[in-house]
Amino acid sequence: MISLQNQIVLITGASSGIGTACAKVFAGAGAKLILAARRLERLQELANTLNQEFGTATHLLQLDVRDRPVVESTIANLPPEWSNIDILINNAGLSRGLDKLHEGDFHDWEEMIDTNIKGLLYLSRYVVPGMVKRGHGHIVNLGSIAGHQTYPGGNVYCATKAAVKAISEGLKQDLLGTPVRVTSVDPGMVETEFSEVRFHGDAERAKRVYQGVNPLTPDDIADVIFFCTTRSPHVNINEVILMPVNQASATLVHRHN
Ligand code: NDP
Ligand code: 8X3
Repeated sequence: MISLQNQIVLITGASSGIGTACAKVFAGAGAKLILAARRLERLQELANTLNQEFGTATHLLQLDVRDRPVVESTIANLPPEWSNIDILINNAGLSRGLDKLHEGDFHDWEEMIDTNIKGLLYLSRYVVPGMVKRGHGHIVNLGSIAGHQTYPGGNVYCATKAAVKAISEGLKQDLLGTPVRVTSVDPGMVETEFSEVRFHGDAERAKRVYQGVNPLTPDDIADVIFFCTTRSPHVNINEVILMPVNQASATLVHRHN
């Protein structure tokens, strides 16, 4: 296992769910964290907690990953002590709606494509060259079971996660000959704000998604990401698919009362 002490880890979507859980796990291992999301006040709260609990050094970025010029200037203008990013966790992402494709909402589609595909590409494009130059780095992309299997109403969200799968595979191929590692972590059902965002704030509907399932927790995913990023430098874990015991595929779920 390699040490994460003083490694610089950039986590997008650190203001909630899996991103916040990753921040806690990496902070506990002595990493220095660049935390990015649109909701700065949440990042500030998280940074305070991590500082009190672990003495973690943090650098906060109020960032919309869809805004390419801003992503470019933010990465280019990182203070020198924060610019040598060792691990990039491309976690920011969302689903919107469960409409049939022929009834779909254009705004929802564009938000998912711009965030899950283009945002992830922008971060990778601006961060990975430094990793290649320094001969050290690891990119972890949050894919999904939805990138492997399409479910009714999942159409565009599933397409974005299938794109993430292809991008992770492509990046791995393009980095061949460098020591930079690429991992895709592809969960099934994880209880976060994900479904509330999908259903545009309908908390009751969101809660029903996880009822009786004993879903994965954000900590379960952070634990796997931590494992992948702490293997010996010659080991690349390409892809991890994980789901609750009560889930067997994107659509096959066992619910108890
Ligand atoms: P949450 O809704 O809890 O968190 C999503 C995070 O993404 C938030 O921190 C949000 O921050 C950030 N985000 C969304 N849009 C943008 C944007 N334009 N710019 C910057 N940050 C953004 O969901 P999860 O933690 O569940 O989701 C994290 C990742 O895991 C996503 O990529 C999701 O697709 C994936 N995933 C989730 C699963 C699940 O069942 N929950 C299963 C499989 C994969 P803010 O709003 O402050 O910008
Ligand atoms: C999130 C999991 O199955 O709701 O990516 O699409 S699912």
